Amino acid sequence: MQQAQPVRQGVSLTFPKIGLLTSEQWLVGAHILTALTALLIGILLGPFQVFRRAPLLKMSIPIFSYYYQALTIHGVMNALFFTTFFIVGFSYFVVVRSLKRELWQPKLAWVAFWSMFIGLLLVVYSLFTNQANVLYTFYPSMIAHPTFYFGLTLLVVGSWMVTTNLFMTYKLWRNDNPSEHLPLAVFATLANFTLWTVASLGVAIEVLFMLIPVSMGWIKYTDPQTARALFWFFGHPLVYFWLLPAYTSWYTMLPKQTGSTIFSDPLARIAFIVLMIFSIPVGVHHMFTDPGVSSVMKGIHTVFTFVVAVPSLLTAFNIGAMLERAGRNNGATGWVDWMWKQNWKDPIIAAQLLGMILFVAGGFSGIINASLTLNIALHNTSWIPAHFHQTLAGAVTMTFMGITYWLLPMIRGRALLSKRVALWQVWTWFIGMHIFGHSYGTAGVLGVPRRTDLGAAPYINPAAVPWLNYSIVAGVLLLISSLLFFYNIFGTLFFSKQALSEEAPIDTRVQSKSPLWMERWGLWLGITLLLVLFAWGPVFVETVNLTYGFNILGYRPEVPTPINP
Ligand code: HEM
Ligand SMILES: [Cu+2]
Repeated sequence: MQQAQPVRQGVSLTFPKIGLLTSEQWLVGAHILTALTALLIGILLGPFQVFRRAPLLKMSIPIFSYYYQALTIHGVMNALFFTTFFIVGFSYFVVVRSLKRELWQPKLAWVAFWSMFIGLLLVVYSLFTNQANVLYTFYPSMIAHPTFYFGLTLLVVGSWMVTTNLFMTYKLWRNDNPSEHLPLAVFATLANFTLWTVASLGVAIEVLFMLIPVSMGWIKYTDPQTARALFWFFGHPLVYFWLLPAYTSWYTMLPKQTGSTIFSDPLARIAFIVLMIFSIPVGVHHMFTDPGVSSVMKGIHTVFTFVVAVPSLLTAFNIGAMLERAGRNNGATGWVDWMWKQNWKDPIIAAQLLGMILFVAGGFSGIINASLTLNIALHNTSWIPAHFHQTLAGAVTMTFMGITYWLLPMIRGRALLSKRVALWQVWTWFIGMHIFGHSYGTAGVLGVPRRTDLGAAPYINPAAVPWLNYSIVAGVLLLISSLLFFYNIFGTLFFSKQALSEEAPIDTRVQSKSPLWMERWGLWLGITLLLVLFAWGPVFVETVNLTYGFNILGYRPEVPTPINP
């Protein structure tokens, strides 16, 4: 008699040539739509911040009378919620599609989603009721309502469940396919969630042991210096957590979209490994002006910062070579004409290429920031938002917009409402962000501060005034671009009638020859932890002072009096 086969988890899947499986549609759809909703709330405030800070307008921001409430909503919704939901949804899609199997625990994926979603609701509540004006870095001694911190905790806890689910899915796949090459996109995703999970331990300690207790009134005092160190333990790798999915799209999807092939798969994996290992031990470069950290530790983190520039330069070379092939396939014969012989009419491709161009500018200004001496001149000026809008709102967000232009139609089961509008959108965004970077960057060099309600400032360096006024052009273009983006989103969801025609840009013919030792996650994790100990251990020894530290009262920024006097 034949024995009944035990039911195995992680059944292998076959996908329709066009469109999604129902399970994908719900899970990926829930994450992407939540991400876009967070973006909708956050993005529209950006242009109004520009208008408020320009001496010509000094316009008050609609709905919000308190500038820092709007600024916190902008930073938190865009940088923390839009990115995390988008990345999780995209990563599920990438892993399930590339490994052609179900997630280890689809139910856990939903538990994680609801944890993150309730987190979002709590944070939205605290923000909109004017009780969490602590900016997206939530530095104490500014203290928010507890719901803000509980919401962030649920976001992080949910993301840890995602890491578990992704790694277990990979492990089951590896057991069934011991000698096959892991698709690069999955490799990058696992590297990303490894670095995220290690990094988020810092912010978890800060929130659980320092901020929630003060906010709840359980303890009176806090220590801004230690909190900042814990935040930047997390805060710098966070930017790589945003960037790696964009790299995943450039390395593994853009070749298919442009009809090219990847230039070097092993080089790409090396870039991801270096990013994973070195992104945490560099966070002190955000604390160059902090008195409590020694210049030796600042120096060590500077050196590591320059090390993490290397994988981005490798990426520039690798992706450049891939694009050159694409251009040559389109008939380019000269030295540089392959650059314009790309399919610039396709908004999905254009969004990514234009994002890359902004990233070149953002990368250079990043190298400038990493230099201790220059950083002292630029710290807390509008140069910094100029820099990270080229990287985060440029490379990352433009790539995510490009991904949205193929993924959202798949989720909805209808074609994108208008490719032409999408093309206008990516160009207005590109030009707008370019002008934003130029005007805010120059104003920063001229001493204009960031995170300041300039509309209420009694004095601004007259030399900077024309630059701040010029930034209005950026604000207008970016407002138009945001409206065009959401026109297409709502149009595709509710009004598009055309049938879906494009396939998912997942390369199913994995041709990697990368050695299998590259997948030694335990080894990479071990090296990461060692480096972290070496680079952060002394910083914490310097900053944590139980005798004289922890003596600052928390206060609410909107009513600047101590909360537990
Ligand atoms: C419509 C396009 C956008 C415009 C015009 C814009 C404008 C601005 C301005 C003027 C500031 C600085 C305000 C100040 O320092 O007082 C700012 C801050 C910021 N923006 Fe944007 N932004 C846009 C889109 C984005 C996007 C897409 C993201 C991220 C995905 C983003 C993330 C941030 C963050 C994290 C901050 C810092 C908040 C803080 O200092 O706490 N922005 N933005
Ligand atoms: Cu950094």
